[in-house]
Amino acid sequence: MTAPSPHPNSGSPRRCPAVVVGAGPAGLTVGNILRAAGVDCLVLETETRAFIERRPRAGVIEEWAVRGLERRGLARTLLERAQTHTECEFRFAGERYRFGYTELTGRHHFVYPQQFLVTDLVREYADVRGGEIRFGVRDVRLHEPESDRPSVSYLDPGSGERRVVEADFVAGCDGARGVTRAALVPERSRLARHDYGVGWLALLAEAPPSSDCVVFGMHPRGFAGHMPRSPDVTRYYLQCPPGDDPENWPHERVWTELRERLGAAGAPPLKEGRLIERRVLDMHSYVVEPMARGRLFLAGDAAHLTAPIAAKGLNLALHDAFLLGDGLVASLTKGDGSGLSGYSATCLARVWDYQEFSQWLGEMYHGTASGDPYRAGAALARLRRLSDSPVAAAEFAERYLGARTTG
Ligand code: RFL
Repeated sequence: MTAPSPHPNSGSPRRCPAVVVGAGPAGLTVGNILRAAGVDCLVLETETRAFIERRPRAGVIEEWAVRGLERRGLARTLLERAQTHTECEFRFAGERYRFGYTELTGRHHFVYPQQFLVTDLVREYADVRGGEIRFGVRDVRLHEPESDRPSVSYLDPGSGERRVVEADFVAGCDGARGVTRAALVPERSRLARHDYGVGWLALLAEAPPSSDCVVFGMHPRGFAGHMPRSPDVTRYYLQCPPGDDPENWPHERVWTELRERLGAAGAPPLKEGRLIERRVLDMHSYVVEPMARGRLFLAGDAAHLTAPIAAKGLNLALHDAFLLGDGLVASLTKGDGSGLSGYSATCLARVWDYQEFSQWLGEMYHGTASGDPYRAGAALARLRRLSDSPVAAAEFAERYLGARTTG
């Protein structure tokens, strides 16, 4: 749904070639690509700069995505500070199984907390490339995205007045809870949704990692995950009922459950620490098809959410942003609309590939605790195949790293 035009209580509209709604990884990457080509753009963000620079979320970035950032001059600090990971570990029935994916693919994962990437991208966009950004905006509305002159309006946080910006293009990069998706769904685009039927308690512990790699624990009490983030902070996950209250998970219960579900012969003990984030994610995914309408293009979580099972969401957001940024530059500077016309289909090919992988992996994680012996048996077969079959192992490694296609 879009807001009508004209806009009451607004001064005369200003013009800008591109308006980007949302300053997450997708929006900031699009903004940076536009600025590098000398294209003016305005980024609108509801939160403050301090807030987005501290919001912890993802941490695992695929190598092709980092190379894509590097090619666009956006990975200097990341390459200096990120860790590289070459293996992960599965734990099941008290046993440990190391999986060396770099050995199989020649590629690795980078581990770099999302808030560090956002900090780098804001600095580059606003402080280095001179990009315009408004923080703390309210009530963002989209007007006539199918016309030749779409516009975006918002309430200015200082004056409370509604400001209107006419644009050639609008990039909807406002995440899962944003407003731009409503301009497509349900009239113009289909929303495909999958519910995993489980919750994940997402935790951040002020504690060093307990292992040198990502660890996945498949346990009859539920899945547990260990994801190093930095030398002092580690992300953990515990499968829980959907809609569970984080208050049901006090410190002692969390660590007892993590020790139980991640326990295995010869595994180093967990390094405990204060829990600085405790939130329940109802595990679900969705995909909007197509991701564009008229002069509005969605990117990242605004267009598709991927439950964090396979650490894919940020990577998909970057993939969209590279294509959208390059497509907008080609259209605005050379009148070449080919990138934008193929944008949605090209993005969706990778989106669905990652969705399907996440679903496959989700069943391996959750089957054991499903209470259904058939699903538990099938989950174990999936896991065994990774150690028994070199072909299955190679395919898993390729998909885990997103290595089949390039960014
Ligand atoms: P974001 O990061 O949500 O940014 C959207 C921005 O838009 C703002 N906004 C608005 N601005 C203007 N007007 C409005 N009406 C607005 N509404 C919202 C928001 O404040 C925000 O600043 O979306 P983007 O850029 O598409 O990036 C997507 C990623 O953030 C997301 O996919 C990942 O965090 C998912 N994810 C992971 N992805 C990975 O690739 N690897 C991982 O290891 C990984 N771990 C995770 C994750 C997501 C998690 N949560 C919180 C669901 C771990 C967790 C716990």
